[in-house]
Amino acid sequence: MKIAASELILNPDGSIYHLQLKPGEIANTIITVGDQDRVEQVSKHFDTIEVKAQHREFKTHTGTYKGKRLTVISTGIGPDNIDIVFNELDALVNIDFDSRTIKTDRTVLKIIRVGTSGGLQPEIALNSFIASGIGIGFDNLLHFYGDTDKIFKQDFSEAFVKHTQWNPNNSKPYAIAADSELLSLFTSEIITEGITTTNVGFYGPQGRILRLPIQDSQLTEKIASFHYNGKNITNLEMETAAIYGMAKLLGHKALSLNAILANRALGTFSEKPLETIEELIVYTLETLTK
Ligand code: R1P
Repeated sequence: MKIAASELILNPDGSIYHLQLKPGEIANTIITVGDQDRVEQVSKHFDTIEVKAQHREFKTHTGTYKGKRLTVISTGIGPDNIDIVFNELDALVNIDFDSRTIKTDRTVLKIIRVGTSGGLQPEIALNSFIASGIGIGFDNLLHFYGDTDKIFKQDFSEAFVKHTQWNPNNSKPYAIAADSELLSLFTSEIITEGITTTNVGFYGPQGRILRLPIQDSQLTEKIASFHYNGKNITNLEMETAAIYGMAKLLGHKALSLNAILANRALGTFSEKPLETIEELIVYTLETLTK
C-alpha cells in the first residue's frame, strides 16, 4: 500500500522531513547522542566523513571508523524526539521512497546511544559507565503504538508501580530490555550493566527542586530503593526506554550507554564531563570495530 504524502513527508530534494537525509546516507550501525555538538566529538575520530546533514537538533555525520561505516546522529532531548528519529531512520532503510511502499527485505539497524546520566546510589561513581539492561519509561510515547504487550516487561512494571505507589494520574511506567547481543558485547570491566529510568523531564520529573514544589518528594529515593530479581535501578536519563521501545517495535537492535556525570544521592557532579564522554565515545568506537 502506498504511504500518503502527509504520512511519509519528503522534502523537494527527496530527503526525509526532519532528518533531511536520503536513502543510502546512513550506515547500518548508528550512534545516537543527545547533544548536537557531540556529533563532531564522535566523527572527529572517523577516517572519512561522506555525509553531513543538519536540520533543527538533528545533526548527522556518516563516515568510516577503522574502515567500518558508521553514522552518528543527535536526537536532542527526550522521547518525543526519539519518535521522530527512529521512525525516520527506519523509513530510510525500510521504505522505498519512490514507490512509497514498505520494502519486503527488512534492514536491521544496530543503534547505540552514547549519553549522559545521573547515578542513584552513593556507590555509583562519577565518570563511570553503565549499559542499560532495562529501560523504564515514565513518558507515554510507547502507549500510542500497538503490539507493545510483546515488548513490555509487565511484571517489572507492576512491581515498580507497587513499590513507588505510582500516581495513577501519571503515565504508566513501561519496562523494555536492551538487545541482549549488544549488551553482552559492550559490558566489560569498565561498563557495568544497570537499570535505567527514562524520566519525562530534567527537573521535577527527576525530583530536582529549584523553585517549584513537586508531586512526590520521595520518588527518587523510592526509585533508588526498588529491586527486581536482585537488581536495582542505577541511573536516570531521558531517552533510553523510548529508544528500546521504538527499536524493538521496528525490528532494530539497541543499547543505551550512560556516562555518569551526576550522583543524585551525594549531590555531586563530574568535574570532567567532556573527558568522561570522550572516553565512552572511544570505547564505543573500539567495541564496534573489534
Ligand atoms: C539532559 O541534560 C540530557 O542529558 C542526557 C539526558 O538523557 C538528556 O537528553 O543525555 P544526553 O547527554 O545524551 O543528551
